[in-house]
Amino acid sequence: MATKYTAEEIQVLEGLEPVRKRPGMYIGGTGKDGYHHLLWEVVDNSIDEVINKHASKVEVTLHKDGKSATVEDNGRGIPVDMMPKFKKTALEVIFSTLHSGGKFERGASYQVSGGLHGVGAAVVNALSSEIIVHVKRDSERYEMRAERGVTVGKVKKIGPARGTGTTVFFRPDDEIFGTKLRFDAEIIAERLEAKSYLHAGLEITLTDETKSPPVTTTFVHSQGIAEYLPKLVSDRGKLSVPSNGGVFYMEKRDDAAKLGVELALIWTESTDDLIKTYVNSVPTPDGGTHDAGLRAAIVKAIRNYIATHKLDPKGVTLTAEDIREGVVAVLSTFVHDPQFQGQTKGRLNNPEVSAQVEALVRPALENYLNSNPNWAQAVVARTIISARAREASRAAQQVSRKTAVSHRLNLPGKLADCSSTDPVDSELFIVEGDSAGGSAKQGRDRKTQAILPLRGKVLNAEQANSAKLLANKELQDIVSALGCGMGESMDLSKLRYNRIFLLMDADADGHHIATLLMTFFFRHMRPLINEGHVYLAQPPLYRIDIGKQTYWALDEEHRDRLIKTHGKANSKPSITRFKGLGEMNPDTLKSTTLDPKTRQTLKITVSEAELLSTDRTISELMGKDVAARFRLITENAAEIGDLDV
Ligand code: 1YM
Repeated sequence: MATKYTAEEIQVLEGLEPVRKRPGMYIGGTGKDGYHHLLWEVVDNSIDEVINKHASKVEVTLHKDGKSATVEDNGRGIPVDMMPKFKKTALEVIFSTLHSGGKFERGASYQVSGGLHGVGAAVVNALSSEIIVHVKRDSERYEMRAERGVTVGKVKKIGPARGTGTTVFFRPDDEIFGTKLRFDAEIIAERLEAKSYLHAGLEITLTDETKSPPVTTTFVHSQGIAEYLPKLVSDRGKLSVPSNGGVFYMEKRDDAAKLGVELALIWTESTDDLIKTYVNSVPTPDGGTHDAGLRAAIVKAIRNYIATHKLDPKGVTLTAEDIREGVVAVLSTFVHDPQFQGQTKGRLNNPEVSAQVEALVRPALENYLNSNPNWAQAVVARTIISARAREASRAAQQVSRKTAVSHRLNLPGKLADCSSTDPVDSELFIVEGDSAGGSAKQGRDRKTQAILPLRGKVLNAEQANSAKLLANKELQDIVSALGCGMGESMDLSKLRYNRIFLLMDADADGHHIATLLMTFFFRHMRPLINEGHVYLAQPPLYRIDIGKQTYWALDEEHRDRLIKTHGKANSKPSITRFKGLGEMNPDTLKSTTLDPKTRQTLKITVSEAELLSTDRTISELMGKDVAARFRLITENAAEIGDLDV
């Protein structure tokens, strides 16, 4: 260690003194983040060589003590020629001067680094108790050593070299960071992996010598950020939309603006968005103008697509958030003279970049939408769903505040409840009209089957505003009978019945009511459908007596099929058509519709894949052809076989 400083050394120390005095100004702080920041600076210098296509490989070694690291690249090697003005080699100047200037002011062709913009090496030197730099250049191997920013001895040739490159070993100074901090292999691996995605083909290895034996991990991704996206999506465990793939990828330069943009983007089922942005391959976790430009481009491209294709939804206004909901994107920008904001420089501040990014991304995205109509329509439908969900949940919150009061005490008066309090074997039949309700009450199994007759009109949840929903007695009764609340405050664990049957007449009116109820469940109590709690009861429309046998048919086609199969030459079938459930006697209702052993039911399910089309169907068809839309949101209809009771 140098005990006596030469005049020159003192000058150098003074040059770096501001860094040691106020490290936070340069690396954000002296905690864990600042500690790792030193490593990022060194790695970024290597990556700059990669960006400029002079290096293809970066190796990071975390040493056994966890308090020192080595970074090596196969670039050109830091210049070692003498600089007369400084009377020092370029290598020393780079590691000991805060504003390199002159020769090191990187030219217009230079794709500029992120980080500390050229002074990173000096900052790392200033804040390291020890640093050793090896340069391979012109077939020679050079070495430079320094302690706490003070060069120890001269830069010297230490032997012949094959190839070129730079190796930096450094140990963050305990005097600055304290004795407790260590490098965190996991944080480092994550950062290096991200870098490997940002530079397709770049090979980064991490050797963790704190493990015994040491563990080496190699990160290399030939497809770059297009490969990063599926990883981010699967890390979040959310399905992408649409299921047929659909990653939007682009890479474009604006030479006049000295700006490069690479973007990979997808819409997922998630309700949040995740937009990871980078400037010159350094993460900008706090976003900034490049991020704003991307967000604007997404919203404008989708709005434009909706307008051109006349896909505007009725009765709902799409907000920018609706459009961006579920977006997962990686935006890597290369900005010539990046200005960062904030202590840790996590936010890009160049005002011009916003419009420039938007101008590159928007037309490319519009072009992609127009050439991939299936993808585009799925994205638009997804947007509309999130808008409706947002409006629905606002309405629902108001309703549920009114209705989610304590259960049993607050049950609707007209509910004939079952005696069992165990939801697992309890069923609720929501029945159209009082007379059918009467038959159902008589035909039911009192222990497990509850009946809720509907008298008034059920509101169309698709068209009604929140105030109207709030006031609708029938919907309120359903919500209180179910006991689990609705909308965002819904709690499925409080559901009082495992199966909910919609029992309506087998005519257009009955279908209409069932559709209204399904719409309500779909919009405000979706978990009921997702978890398979909702069923359509299947009351027969015809009774057919052939000889001594009685058959029940659900509709005309079923009736004709039964007669064809079971008809006998010598006896004419006698056919009765029920006008409504009310006409059916309790025993008949029981055996055909209520009794689990003999009834036919349809479970209402909406698969993930059908969600978009279901939403569209509901929103577009409500109010038009009632009978036609009735079965549109039902799937997996149980095979309706011949009912022979
Ligand atoms: C392990 C850290 O610093 N590699 C590195 C840095 C430089 C160069 C090559 C380099 C750059 C240029 C010309 C140039 C640096 N150069 C400078 C400065 N690895 C690591 N590899 N020749 C070599 O930019 O023109 C700063 S860093 F100042 F010379 F530009």
